[in-house]
Formats: sequence, structure tokens, C-alpha cells
Amino acid sequence: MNNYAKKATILLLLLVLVAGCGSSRFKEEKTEDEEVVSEDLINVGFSQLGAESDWRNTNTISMQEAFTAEKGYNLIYKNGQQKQTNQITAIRTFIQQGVDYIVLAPVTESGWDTVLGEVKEAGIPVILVDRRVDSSDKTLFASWVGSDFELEGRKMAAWIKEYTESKNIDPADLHIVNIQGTLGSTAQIGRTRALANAARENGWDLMAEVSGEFTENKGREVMAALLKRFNNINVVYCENDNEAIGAIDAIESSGGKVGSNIQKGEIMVVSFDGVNEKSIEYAKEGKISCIAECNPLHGPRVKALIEMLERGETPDKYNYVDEKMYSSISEVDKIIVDGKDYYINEPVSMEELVKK
Ligand code: GYE
Repeated sequence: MNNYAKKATILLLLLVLVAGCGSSRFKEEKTEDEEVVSEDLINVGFSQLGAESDWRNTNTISMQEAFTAEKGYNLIYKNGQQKQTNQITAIRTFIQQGVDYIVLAPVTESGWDTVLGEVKEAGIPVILVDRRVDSSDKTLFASWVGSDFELEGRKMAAWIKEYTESKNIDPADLHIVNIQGTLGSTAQIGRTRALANAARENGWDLMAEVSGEFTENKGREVMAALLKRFNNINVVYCENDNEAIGAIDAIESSGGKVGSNIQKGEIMVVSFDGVNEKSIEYAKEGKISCIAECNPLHGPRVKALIEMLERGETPDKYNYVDEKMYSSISEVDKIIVDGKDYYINEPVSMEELVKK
């Protein structure tokens, strides 16, 4: 071997080594972006909006458990980290990958027309889960499954009305603050609207609406600020349980007492979800007076919709989930909304609920 050939061989060996290191390192640091489409399974691209709450994490797990290889699926999961731009990028990646279905849990309602138009162009059916998009073109998605968020809020308002009437509290003496969810999200829009309407109809004093972004930390921060701004808050309407946990912390740290006895100076906290174990404990102890259930177990529901599409059937456009009310306060055993009875249940954890 001459000198030139020796050098060339060494270089080649080095190249092979570097390439080898590269690929093994990649395998160790598997990131979401490496997920590839499968040849034999049904490929589902899932753009989840984030991981802000216990509801969200339970929802993600429900999706991951529904779409497994054993069941014939390859789920490509992307966490949007609360940013619509991340979700749009994920959807465009799914188009490039040529997935069979796209499942989208949109962070907020507006701004989806262009990207969903691209998905339609590519001929990929879209299932919306949990929150909605405000597109006027309803052909941009095949089906939606989730909760009736305004109904959840109306049920909560009906509970507040029943309870405070049972205690002979003057409606004008209800000084309420609303710690809202992510502004512009379907859950926030519905729950906020329900409270605002009820306050107007009943003559309640709705003093402030501030977003707690569906997180515990923001709930704590916003509540601490509200307590500095107002000295007469007696009802805190939290648009999810994580915010409620943060808000309770802020109230207790400021020397306040949470509970339903507002005539004795307690601050009544109500919330939504019923997923987080701590919030269920709080509801059992009476620290959270009432929780309107919001059910996150959409995995099997989305799977059922995809199975219908696979069979060439047309699923209903909007699919609502039935939900309960939880409270350990005995004064209210039932509320009526739109002529329908909703019985109030003892708080029960998600785990206990799944077992039933
Ligand atoms: O209530 C909240 C989550 O959109 C229903 O989002 C969902 C809401 C849920 O962060 O906890």
C-alpha cells in the first residue's frame, strides 16, 4: 500500500467510526421528531396542545393507550407546549410523513383555516379532540369529540345559586372572581360565558375575570394579586382544578380560610375537571365546594371515530361526553339545567371511577 492508499484507508475508517457514533448516539437520544410512519399499522399523528394540567396528562395517556401497535396503530405524538405555531408545524410534518389520520387538540379556537386547508388538500381526515376550531368551513374536520364546556359552567352556576339560596344569601352579596383558563380556548370561552350570564341574570357581583392559564402556578399568582386588589372576595370560580389548588394555596398563605361558610368569612372555591387526586381530596374535605367533572378519557372515543372512518362510515360531526357534578356539601342534592336533572355526587377519584 502506498502512502496515499494508507491515508485514504485511515480516512475511510475514521468516517465509518464517526458515522457509527452518530447513529448510535441518535438512537440513545430518541426525540419525538424521529418518530416515523409504519408500513403495516394505521398511522395517527396526534398534535396535543401541551402538558399544562392533570387533565391534559391524563388525556395524553388515554390517547397513547388507545393507539398501540397491538391494536393496529402507530401513534405519532407531538406536544405543542401551548403554542399554536408548534401545533401548525406538527401538522405540516404529519402531512409530509403521509399519516393516515390527524388528531388535533387545538390550544385556541382561531387561526386554523390555512393549515387545515393543507391537510384537506392532502386528503387526510382530521379528528378534533377536546377543544374546537372556529373555522366556518366545517369540511375541514371529519368529527369532534369533547365536553360541552358552557353546560359545565351553567351546571356550576346552578349549583352556586341553589347552595347560596339554601343559605339565604342575598345574590348581591356574592363577590365572585373568575380565574379563567387559557384565553381563546373552547373550555375557557364556554365556562367564562356561563358564569358571566349567570352573574347578570342573578345579580351576582362578578368583580374580575383573569386568566390563570389552567396551571397551578398561575392560579396561585393570580389569586394572590386578586386578594390584594379586593378585600371582599367570597367565591372563586376556577376554570380548572390545577388553578384551584394554586388559588387555595394563595388564600391560605394570606391567612384566609377556604370553605363554603361564606357568611362566616370563608372563601368558597369551585372548579372543573375532577381528574387530579389532590382536588378530589380537597372536595372531600370541603376545601373545594363543588367540581364540575370534565372527562379526559378521549382515547377510546377517538379510536371509535377512526374505526368508523376506516369502515367508510360518516361519524356525527359533534360528539359530547356526559359529565357529573361532585360535592360533599349536603345542602344541594340536585340541580336542573335546561329541564334536565343532574344529581350531585360524592367526590370520587379518577382511579375509583375507572374501576367502576
Ligand atoms: O379543563 C383543563 C385543561 O380543554 C377541557 O384544558 C380542557 C381543559 C381542562 O388544561 O384542565
